Amino acid sequence: MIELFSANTPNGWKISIMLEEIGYDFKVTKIDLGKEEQLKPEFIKLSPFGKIPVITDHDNKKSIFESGAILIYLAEKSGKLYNEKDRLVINQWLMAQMGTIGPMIGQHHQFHHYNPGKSDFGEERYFKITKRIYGELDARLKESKFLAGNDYTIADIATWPWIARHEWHDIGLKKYQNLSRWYLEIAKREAVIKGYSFMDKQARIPGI
Ligand SMILES: N[C@@H](CCC(=O)N[C@@H](CS)C(=O)NCC(=O)O)C(=O)O
Repeated sequence: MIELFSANTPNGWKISIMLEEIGYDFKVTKIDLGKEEQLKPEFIKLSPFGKIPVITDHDNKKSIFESGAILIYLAEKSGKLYNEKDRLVINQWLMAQMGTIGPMIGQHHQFHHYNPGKSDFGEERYFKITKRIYGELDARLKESKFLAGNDYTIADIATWPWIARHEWHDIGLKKYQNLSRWYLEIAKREAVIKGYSFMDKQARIPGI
């Protein structure tokens, strides 16, 4: 049994989607970020930077922080969504999500969605970077069915939840044909629909 410490955010959805994809039983422990529960000493013991998601695998009592590390752990444990033949490519797109896509789009959320009008510099900078990321993903998905090749993998699972916030981005997902095709195809998966609504049963994946 896996315990998932999480919140209703893109980084949180990565792991609920993964757990649904591999068909593992899991229990969710909600961490209320608004109440700063992530900063409590007992949570910092599991996640040194005070960030969700975290899992505890009660089979072996291991706890894992950082969504990329959790995805790799679950993929290796289940033998799914991280195939050997594409592993080097999967790692690159997964790390690109962890190091660029998530952190940059996260800043766009901060300046454009949560705090508009507070910093022209921040708003312009992260709008531009997010728009570039849309273009770069679109170019990749023009040449490749999924991010790491022909198969749906943990690289797609890490990235898709950020594009699922496209209504906050005001960039116009529809204009990016290949990114839209990929987004909609993944949005149809039963595990994605379930994983997306893991904390809010009424939640519906935004269309384009
Ligand atoms: N690199 C981390 C990022 C996780 C992250 O930024 N989590 C956010 C929610 S989406 C969080 O816990 N924020 C609370 C805080 O920073 O205090 C991962 O991928 O697991």
